[in-house]
Amino acid sequence: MFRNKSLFKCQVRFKDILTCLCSNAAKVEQKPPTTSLNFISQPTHFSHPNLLKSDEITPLIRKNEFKDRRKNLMNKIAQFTSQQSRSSKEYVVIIPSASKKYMSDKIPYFFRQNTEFLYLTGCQEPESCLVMICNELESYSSVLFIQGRDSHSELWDGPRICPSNVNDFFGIDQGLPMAEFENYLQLYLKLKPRASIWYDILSPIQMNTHNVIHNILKTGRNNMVESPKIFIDQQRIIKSPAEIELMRKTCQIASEAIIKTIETSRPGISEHEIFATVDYECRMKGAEYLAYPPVVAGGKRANIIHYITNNQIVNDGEMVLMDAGCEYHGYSSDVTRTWPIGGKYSKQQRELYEAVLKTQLDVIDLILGKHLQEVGLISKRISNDGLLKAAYKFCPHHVSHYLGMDVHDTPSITRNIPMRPGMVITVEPGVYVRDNDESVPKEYRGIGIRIEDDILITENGPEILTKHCPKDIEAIEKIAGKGL
Ligand SMILES: [Mn+2]
Repeated sequence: MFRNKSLFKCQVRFKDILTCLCSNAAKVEQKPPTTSLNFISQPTHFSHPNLLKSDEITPLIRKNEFKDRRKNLMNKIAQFTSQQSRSSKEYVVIIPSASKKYMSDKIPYFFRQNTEFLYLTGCQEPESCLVMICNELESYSSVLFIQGRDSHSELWDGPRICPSNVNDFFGIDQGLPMAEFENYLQLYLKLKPRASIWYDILSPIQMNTHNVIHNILKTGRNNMVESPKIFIDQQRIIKSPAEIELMRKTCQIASEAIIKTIETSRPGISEHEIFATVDYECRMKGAEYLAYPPVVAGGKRANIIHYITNNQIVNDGEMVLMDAGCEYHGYSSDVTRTWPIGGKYSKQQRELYEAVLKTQLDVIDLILGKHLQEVGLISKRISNDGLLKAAYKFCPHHVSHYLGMDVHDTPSITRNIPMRPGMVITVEPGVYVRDNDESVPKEYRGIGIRIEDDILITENGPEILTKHCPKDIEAIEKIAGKGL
């Protein structure tokens, strides 16, 4: 199974060193693996044929797609490097996995893989690291450093993949134990002293990797260190057909879960119970977990944008603003609905709701001001310039962000670029009237409303991925009245 593949065909000396490293790696695996690809630390086609086809590493995403992602990243960096007309075109890209985090002694938090690492490898192991190098012939090779087999740890945490299976399973050229990472990097930089290092040194993800890089750089090296983030984000912002399928599914699950949650809500219910319902429904429909701590805000608490305490009772006559989404095989949804707990919007709630809904449908945040002017929250004498300022007072957050593997996806990409097919964005205008705001009529005070949908940009216009979740007044009142 072990493939003693040379990484640098053009560098005889380095090849020899690496061959030596590889055979050391083989020695580290003292015991022959008791498990094969059938049982590793994450689902495979063999262990979970219900989830994965034979060439898929994660559901719907094939080995070749992961290979293309790595190749595209290397191409982008190569392109950038040659545009800069640098003396050395050699570089190494280092993408660490997430670490296990503990809430208290030996009690772990649920593990969530570092998104960039997952995007480029499909690997779910903690304390790992992807290293990709570009050699002089502009060909690339990749190494996945992983913890490797360890019978004691595996007794507690379950099977791990062994380095010799990395190529077969992930399609990455080579697997090595994480313990070899420092040696490997040191040897590489010895042989390529002017190579640039593409590693996000300002936002360390995993201390093992970070400390190794930090220590190597401390020894007086002057290699250029740059973050590959922008190039990964440029790729991630356009979703592939497989990713689009996953986005459709995560949005559908969240939509259906929210319908159920609205249906079962009633006056006197606690926000906590609403939270539990949406969490349960998402998981029951196949999501792994919620994509973020949901906002379940009854009454005036809806004016606290990041209200996640979710521990109050929702009384008759109040609305609930719930912002909840789930993660389905690594892809996130992000939906907000605001419904009347008693099944009917009051006159003022209905007016403001319609204003937000109209705005949401218009998709343009500037128009938010216009609709609020119609309701009378903003004086009709205010000019267009003043309108934007006034609108900001009632909606202080962005009305859109990119969505994908992360809830706030690809944040290094500006929001001022034209929409392109394959992008997924949220549209989420809101209106928040503080209960002590004496500049607006009393009946509107304390009302907070947001409506948020997830939208895929296609050649033929926008596709609303959360369309299964109703948002017009009649449809919402119908489902909100069901549990009464
Ligand atoms: Mn959002």
